[in-house]
Parts: sequence; C-alpha cells; structure tokens
Amino acid sequence: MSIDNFPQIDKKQQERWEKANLFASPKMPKGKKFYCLDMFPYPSGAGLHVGHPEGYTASDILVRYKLMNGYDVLHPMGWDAFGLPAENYAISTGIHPRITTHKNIQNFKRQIKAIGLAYDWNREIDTTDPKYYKWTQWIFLQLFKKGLAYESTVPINWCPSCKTGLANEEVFNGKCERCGHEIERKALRQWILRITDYAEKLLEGLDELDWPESTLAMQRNWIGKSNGAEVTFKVDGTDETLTVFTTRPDTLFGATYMVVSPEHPLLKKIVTSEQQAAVAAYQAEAAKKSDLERGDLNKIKTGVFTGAYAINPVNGKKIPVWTSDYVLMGYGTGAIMAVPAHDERDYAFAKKFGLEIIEVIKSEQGVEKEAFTGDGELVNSGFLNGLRVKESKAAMIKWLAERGLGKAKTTYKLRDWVFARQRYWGEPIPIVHCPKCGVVPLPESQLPLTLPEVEKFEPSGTGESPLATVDSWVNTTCPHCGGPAKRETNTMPQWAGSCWYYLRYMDPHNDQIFVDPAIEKAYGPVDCYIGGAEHAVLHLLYARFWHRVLYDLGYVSHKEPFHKLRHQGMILAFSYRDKMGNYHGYEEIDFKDGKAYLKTTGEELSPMVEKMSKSKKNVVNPDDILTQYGADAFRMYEMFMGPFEASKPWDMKGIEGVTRFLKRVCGWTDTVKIVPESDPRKSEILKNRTIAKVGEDIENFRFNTAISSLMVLFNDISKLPQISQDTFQTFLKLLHPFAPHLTEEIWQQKGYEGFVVKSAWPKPNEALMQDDTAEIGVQVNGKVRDRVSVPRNAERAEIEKIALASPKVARSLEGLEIKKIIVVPGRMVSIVAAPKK
Ligand code: ANZ
Ligand code: ZN
Ligand code: ZN
Repeated sequence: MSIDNFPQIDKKQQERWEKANLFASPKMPKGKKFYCLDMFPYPSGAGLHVGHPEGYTASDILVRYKLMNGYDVLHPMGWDAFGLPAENYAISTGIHPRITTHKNIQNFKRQIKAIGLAYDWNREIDTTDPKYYKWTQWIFLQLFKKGLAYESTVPINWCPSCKTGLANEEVFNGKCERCGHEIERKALRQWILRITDYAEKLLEGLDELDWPESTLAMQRNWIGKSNGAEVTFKVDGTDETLTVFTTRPDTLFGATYMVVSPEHPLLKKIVTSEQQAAVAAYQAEAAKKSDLERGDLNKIKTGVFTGAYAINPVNGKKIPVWTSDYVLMGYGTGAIMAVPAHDERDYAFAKKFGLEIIEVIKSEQGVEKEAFTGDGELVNSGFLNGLRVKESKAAMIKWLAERGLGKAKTTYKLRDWVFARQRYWGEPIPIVHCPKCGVVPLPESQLPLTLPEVEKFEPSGTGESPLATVDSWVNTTCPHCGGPAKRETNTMPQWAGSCWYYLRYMDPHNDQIFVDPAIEKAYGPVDCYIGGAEHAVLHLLYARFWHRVLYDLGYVSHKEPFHKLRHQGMILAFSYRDKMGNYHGYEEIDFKDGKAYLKTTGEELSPMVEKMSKSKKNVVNPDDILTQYGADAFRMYEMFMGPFEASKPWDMKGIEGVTRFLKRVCGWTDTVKIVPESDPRKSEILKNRTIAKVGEDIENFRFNTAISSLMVLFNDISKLPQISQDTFQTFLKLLHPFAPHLTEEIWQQKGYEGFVVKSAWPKPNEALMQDDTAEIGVQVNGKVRDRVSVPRNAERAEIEKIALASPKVARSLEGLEIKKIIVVPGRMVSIVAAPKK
C-alpha cells in the first residue's frame, strides 16, 4: 500500500475530518481552554499569497498540539472584508463591492481549506455582513454614549488619491499608508474617537502582555508619555500669560526666549503693531506645511519675533517671544520656553537668530558648539546650584507650585482617532442629524443600519461620501422629535470591524448581544494571536482601545484582548535569471541537486533573493504547490524555511527536500515491522528526548528546529530492523501537527482507532531521557581505533576493561606490548604500546 499521492490523501482526509466535525469548539469550554487566533485576512482579488499560510500553519500546529494535550480549543477564521480595493474595483468596473467581496471570500476559503487547517468553520464571520456590523455599530453607540465619540471640524490628513481622510496611524512619513500619495491637510467635519482618554490605560496594559519587545516599544512610543511641568510666564506690559509644557523644568534659569506656535490663539493679542505684518506672513507660510515637515524633518529653523516680551518667573528676566513652526499647536500647550544651551532645536534657532545662550547644566564639552542634553550639576541657577538634573526637576516644580506659577504635568503624543471615511464600502455610522435636536444616535432597535444601493461608487472628492447622493436613504426622521432629519453619510474606517471580531468568534450566532458574557469569560482572552508586524500601532492599538472601553462598561471580563502575540516574518523568494539577465518562472525550471536549470536549453540559472513580484516571475501561488506537492509538504516547508519571525526566501529546492522526507516516511511505513517489545536503549533515549524537544519547540514557535529533530529521530528509527508500536505511534503523533494528512492516513491504514489529532500527545519518560552512558574514543599510540560506550559513573579499571575488550582495539594491539594506559574519564582512553621484545 504505497502512499505517495499526497494531493489525493489531502482530499480524502479533509473530507473525513469535515464529516467527523473534528474541529468544532464546544459552545462553552469545560476544562483547560486555548484560544488561538489568526489575524483574519482582507479577501483580495489576488487570492492567498504564500505569506498568509505561514502564520496560519503556525497557529494550526499549536492548535493540534493543544488538542492532543486535552485543551478545548477555539480556532476560528473569517474575513476583514470592508476596504478600498473592492470599492476601487467597483469604481472602475461598476460591479458592486458586495459581489466582488463574496467571490473573493469563496476563493480564499477554498484555498485555506486546501491546506487542511483545523478551523471551526461554523464560526466564520464576515465584517461586511449586516448581522456582524450591526454589533460594530452597536459598539460605536456605546462609545458615543460614553462621550468617546464626538464630531468636530478639524484639519485632518487627507489623501487626494484615495479621496478620504486618514487617521494619524495611517500616515507614514507624510504619505498615505494605502497608496503612498503625499498627504494634505484639509479641514473636514469628522467623527473622532477619544482614544486619548485611554492613553494611560493603554500604556499600563502593555506591562502584562507576552508580546514581542519591538511591538511593545512601538506602542509605548506611539502613546508617547512625557512627564514634566507646566510653567506660566507673564507677558510684559499686558495682563496676558503664556503657559508652556516642559520636560525640563530644571533648566528654567536657562530659558532665554519663548516660542509660540503660529496657530497659537494668544499670538494676535501679544504681537506688536510693528511686527504684525511679518507675523501674519509667517503664519500663512506655516499653514501649508504638514506636522511632519514642521517636526522631525524640520532641519532649517525659521521664525519671526512677535515684538512682545515675557517675564521668566524664576528670575524676573525679560525674554523675547518669537513664533516658529517648530512648535506645534497640537502638543503640550503650543508654546515653549526655549533653553538653547540644553535643547538641540532651541540651540539651532538661537544660533540662527543670535539669541542668548546660558549654560545651566555643567558639562565637559561646554555649550560652545552644541547643546548639552545629558545629566550633570546645575550652575547659574540660584537655589538649584549644585543639584543634579533629577533633583532639580522636583525642586523647581515644588518652588513653582508653592507660588502658583506652575505644576507637575504629564502629556501624551497620542492623538484622538479620526474615525470617519468619505467612502462607500464601510459600516454606516448610526447617527442622525436633526435641525432641532442636533446629533441624535440611532436607537439600538434600528440596527443594523444597512448600506443603501448606490449607482456610483465614486467619492465626490469634495469630502462627501457617495452615500450623500442617495436622497431616499439620507432623508429620514429624527428618532428623537420625529421631524425631518438627515443621516450621517460618512462611513467607519476599515479598522472598525477588526476591533472586536475576536469577541464575536466566541459566540458568533448570538442575536441578542455581541457576545454572551459567560462565554466571553470562559473563552477570553485570546491566548495566542498570530499575524504581521505591520499592525503594531494600527489594528493592535485600536482593538486594545475598544476592548478596554468594553471592559470599563462591564461587557468583557479581561482588560486586554490578546495575551500572547507573535509575528511571522516576511516571505521573500528566489528569482532566477539566465545569462542575458532575463527572469524565468518556476514552471520553466528543473531543480536538480540543489541547482536550477532552464528546461528548454539546460542552461544553469543564477538565483537571487527578492521580494515576490510578477515582473521577477517569482510569485509563488499556493494552489500550484498544493496540487503538485500536497498540503503537508507545503506546511512543513513553510515552517522549515527558517525561524518563524525572520524574513526568509521561498525556495523551490527546499520544498523538494521536505517532499523527499515525507516520501521516505511513506516508504518506511509500508515495510516496517511493528512489534510489541521496546526498542534498543539508544533509540528509546532519542525518542523521549525528541518528545520533550518537539513539545517545547512548538510552544516557543521554534517549528524549524522541531522538524529537524523529527528528521533526526526518523533517521534513527528507520534503520531499526523492527520497531515497537509505541515508538511508531509516537513518531506519527509528533509529526502530526506538521503533516496532518499523511499521519492521519497512515494511522487509518494501520487500523489504529480514531484520529491522531484525537489521541494523547506522548509524555516523555524522564528516566529515559538521561543517557547514563558516554561514548569515548580509544587511542592506540595516538591514533583513534574505536569508540566505546561506558557507564558514566564507571571506575577507571572498568573503563580500561571495556576499552581493551573492543575487537578493533585488540586488533591494533596485535604484536604489541602495553606500556601504559591513560584514562581521561568521560573523554578518552589512550594506550601506549611498544613492539614485544
Ligand atoms: C524646555 C526644555 C529644555 C525642553 C531642554 C527640552 C530640553 P517630549 O519629550 O517629546 O515630550 N515642546 C513642548 N511642547 C512643544 C510643542 N508643542 N512643539 C514642539 N516642542 C514642544 O518633548 C517635550 C519638550 O519639547 C519640552 O521640554 C519642550 O522643550 C518641547 F533642555 O522645554 B522643553
Ligand atoms: Zn491614498
Ligand atoms: Zn429631532
């Protein structure tokens, strides 16, 4: 019974699993539970990429391992299906996004199923299904009622190419996250979520998570907590005051001028008539720049003197007030005290405009050439002289507070979340605008508020969503007064649906509430979450925010949604070029002995590692791999390529190697003699060590080394003339999470009961893990003649005896007389011999 038609086995086993409903999770977990979540995909028209299954296979391995360890496992899959590609496709073809999305989902599902992943498909969700987004809208209403959703007309990031506003998190280096177009500032009426109210909670929550350090750091930086003080300065000759935020109150004696942001409301009150024109011109210039150009990219400082002076509260000194765009209105108070001796930006500004520089922290280098930002002893600072920076901060805050001139203050970089998009294919925001009552939330009984049919999907570009053109939908009655009113026409951003989907999976068919609290308590939180690192501050921050609000409202019982998080690395690919530099696709290539040859001419091609792209003919389509090699080789190769988190190239030669291994396993199971007795001690030790190693490796996402140790075990046991049933079954069980189809097939063919995945994961026998013998070399006159195995605690005399008993050693001693035997315990035996006299 030769088994090597892998694709055929895949189909047969997958049908068998589906029939037995093997991966349905219980409604309510009873014993130990394990919730393993994959970041659900956006079902694009291009279909699955080999990058998707990398994470999915990892979670599947973990899930099968946990099932075999007796856990009630929750392992769902669904579709994050709102978004721009379907809508843009609709604009160019007129085909409704619902239709394209549905088609793409079917294709994704077929591809994912073909990999044999242990999902509970009864829990499948689709964020564009009104039954699902009813609850997305419901959660929005809870945010609204809690005062966490508000309307405001503010300058926002506008992508002129996507014709929509974007959140700060969606802008990278001043460019649109989706299309790369330069972002503009545009004032638009917006829905905004008050995520800043949760800055501290979102920061603190990070401490309890098992997440990659780099992702934690990105979230901490994004939230950007700064401890410092607010200090109030009098504007000379007026009743006005200027308050600044500073992280360095210790340097107040070194403040030699002040800067207000060009948008600062006080600016027009304090500017002198001589300076008015210059300031107005400067304000107009600054309005054209993005925050990024004014902040991190701002190398050349510009600015204008306002004509006004302020009084430094600590020494009564008169210092000039300037305006400059390096001070942003959106941070702190929009005004700063400038300390050029100890702040790089202030230093550059002071040098350029010839402003005074006073050193207040002593340093070896001095402040002749640059600002000194390190720690040191305070000088030129009155009552602070002689103290260090940290003590001076506290002392200065105390001094200011006692006089009502300032106080300790904490600020955050995090900004509120712009939560409206001027597009069609998103969740409608359940709000009505009434001329009498103002903004009125839709009653929960009217949810879901479904998307209306439209003729044109084109965004107007003026900042109005295509929904605004559907009069019959827009015109409605006010739920409050019953008078005529208009619906909100903005839709939610693409991130909304993924903010809570992991909760819906726990109880996907409930139409009373988004998740039954008892079920949430039992299944939550997600024990292991797997997905790309590109979501470090977008999805992963937004979902934590919604979750924390739901927690505060008492709807969920855990503070954080995702306990453990792991990111898969990027999959690159080998591309192959001929002598002329032309690329050749994998179907044109013969892979032989680790080399690549062009099928038509036999020319050897040279490989290179690059990003997958059509032009390089190196895009790997999972469908092709699955029909040629089968799902197990595909899965095993994805895991064997390298460390899970590392980016690594897909290599067709590698999949050949894994396939050879699986074929050897097949051949061996056909002929191997399975007996009840146990195996030689050496194999038993290796088996027990491998059990422990594979389990540990799976838990720690070291799938590649787990596979290596399985290969080592196979090499050993496949050489035995016969094998114990225990070892045989153990091997199948250990291999199962990686190659589920083949192992189930063999299990079935050997007539074993049930399914491997329903059998118990083997327990390593501790006593058989320690090897109590050691292999040592035996030398005769400096040449190694044999290796012998000796008990670890053997005495010198016993070791000598074993060494001399070796036939190889005896042969090399023929005609010689032993002069001396040196035993180095645990390492070697060295025999010195001379010809017999
Ligand atoms: C005086 C000072 C002296 C400062 C010194 C720094 C060094 P982080 O750490 O990012 O919170 N600042 C405050 N508000 C600002 C605004 N709206 N736009 C631009 N800069 C602003 O930075 C806080 C520091 O950035 C504050 O502390 C302030 O400059 C500046 F030796 O005050 B500092
Ligand atoms: Zn764009
Ligand atoms: Zn009304």
